[in-house]
Amino acid sequence: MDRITIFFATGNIVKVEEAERILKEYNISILHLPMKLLEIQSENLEEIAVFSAQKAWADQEKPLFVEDAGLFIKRLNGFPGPYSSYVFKTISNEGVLGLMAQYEDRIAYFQSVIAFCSGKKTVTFKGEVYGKISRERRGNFGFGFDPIFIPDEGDGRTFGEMNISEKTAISHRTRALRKFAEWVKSTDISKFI
Ligand code: ITT
Repeated sequence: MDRITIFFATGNIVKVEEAERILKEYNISILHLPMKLLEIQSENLEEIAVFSAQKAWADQEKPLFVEDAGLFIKRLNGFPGPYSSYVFKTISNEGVLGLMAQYEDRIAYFQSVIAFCSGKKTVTFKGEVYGKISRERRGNFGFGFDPIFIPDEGDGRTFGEMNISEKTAISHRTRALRKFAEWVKSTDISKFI
């Protein structure tokens, strides 16, 4: 099958590296559209991703996808969730560890939602990975909350202690990307472009 090229609108270069690795397995190439995405305030990542993808399409008129992700901590009723980016910018990992200091229940998950928009159609794909919030920051790989998230499917290391191929073997983003890639492969997307 011919190689397919799709644009990835994001301001986060690490996301692009992670996505390239996965999508090349499906013969899908991505071109980075570096941009600051417009986000609406919502408790639902899917709504945020759809809005951002449609705004990006209106701006660029290219078949593209965006990816919105967040860290949901059970003991904090899902916080920071859709506010992850703002919480990371303001109180960062140390702040989240401080909020969690008194709690034994450390269950959390990352969720990723991809929204693909071609003008004619917008579709979404979701991926999750479950784990625990660590007691301290560990590791310098990745970005964001990686140094405080210990995936259940790992060996006790945080995402921040895993290299990119170890993280992408199990990550929320990979899971959403694989669903997206399967859809691209099973659909005649030229109809939507
Ligand atoms: P966009 O331009 O694509 O929006 P962003 O970095 O602002 O890039 P998001 O809004 O999707 O990304 O992510 C919200 C925050 O959630 C992000 O700033 C990180 O702190 C955190 N996050 C998302 N995915 C993560 C991951 O794989 N590992 C660690 N933290 C992650």
